[in-house]
Amino acid sequence: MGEKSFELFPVAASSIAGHVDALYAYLVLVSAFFSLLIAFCVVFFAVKYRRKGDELPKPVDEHSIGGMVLEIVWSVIPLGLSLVMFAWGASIFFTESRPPADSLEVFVTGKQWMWKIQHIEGAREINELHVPVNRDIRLTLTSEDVIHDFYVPAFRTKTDVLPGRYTTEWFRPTKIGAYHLFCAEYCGTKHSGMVGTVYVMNEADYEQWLSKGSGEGSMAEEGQSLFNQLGCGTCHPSEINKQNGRCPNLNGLFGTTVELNDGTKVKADEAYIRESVLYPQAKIVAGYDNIMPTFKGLVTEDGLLKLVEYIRSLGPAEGMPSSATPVPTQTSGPQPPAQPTANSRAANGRAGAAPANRAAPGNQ
Ligand code: HEC
Ligand SMILES: [Cu+2]
Repeated sequence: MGEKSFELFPVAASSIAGHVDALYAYLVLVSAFFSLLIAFCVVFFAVKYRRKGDELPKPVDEHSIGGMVLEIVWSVIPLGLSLVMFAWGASIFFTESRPPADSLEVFVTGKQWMWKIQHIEGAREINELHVPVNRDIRLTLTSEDVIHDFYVPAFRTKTDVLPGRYTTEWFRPTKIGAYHLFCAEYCGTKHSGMVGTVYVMNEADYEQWLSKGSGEGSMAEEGQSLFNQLGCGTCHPSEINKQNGRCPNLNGLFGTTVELNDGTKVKADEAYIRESVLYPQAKIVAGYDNIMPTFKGLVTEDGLLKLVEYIRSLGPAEGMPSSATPVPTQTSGPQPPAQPTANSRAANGRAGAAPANRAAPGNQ
């Protein structure tokens, strides 16, 4: 596709593209219509009502109802036309900002000047993104340095990629092919070289492609080894029901609502986990002390995404895609029948005053 000759418009290769194009066409048509109408009226009236000889203008009839009708008409019609733009635009915007629940998860880290991409099953790529056709794909994006912007014109999607934050973008590719990927935010000298290709493949080719990259473990597995490497397991008990009076159990945490020591509540999502690792003092879980050290500088953005994936794999949460293969937790002793739910977790996992059967190091 890159070698193709001049194209006025990029191909429309995602489920949303047609909607964006239709709205765009409406904007262009409305603007063109009024531009031409106004230009025509300027010329026409200038000629028609030009001053002839020493003719004097007729006095204006202040009580004429015609002027009022005209003013109402030319206010109400443009108002209606622009409200259509607003409502239509808002509806597309909402669709674009709400990833469907069972989307395939892909993680993107922007960095001067490349895109690093990780698939949940473990495959990794740079400046290339392979996805299956007709599947909803949800990207979680972050940056290691400055602001970038992940832009795939053929999908009509564009999202800022910010340092210190997770943003999301989703699309459903509808056509097999290779499409340009650009960074759409000036990010330094080689910004223009921060480009790549999105390959949309059929399901079978995609599976085959995935299996080729499976030399390494899944993101959750790599997250687990990172978890052990960094010593998280020396504090956080790994067994589902095990209590450690000083540190919360992370099993079943993801997607639940966490109560903090100042009485506020926060959803345990990707951003919360990331913040807990980098700035543990920012939000303290109710019933626990601020003894967790910061891991800022010890773990990269890629590593953080893996830790998040690992913690997500420890507990399924409603509304969140559980596409990650859960990593089996090694247990000694009897296993409770099921993963704790949000409530049972609150009951048995985080009561705070649990007996101090501290998880021993190497417990993971
Ligand atoms: C010195 C012990 C210690 C270590 C090491 C430690 N933590 Fe923590 N962690 C805590 C304590 C105590 C809390 C609860 C207080 C707070 O919120 O800071 C906590 C809270 C958390 C939370 C929020 C939990 C919740 O229930 O809301 C997450 C997530 C977390 N830690 C992840 C990690 C990860 C990942 C690592 C390794 C990179 C790690 N921790 C290392 C002690 C530790
Ligand atoms: Cu960039």
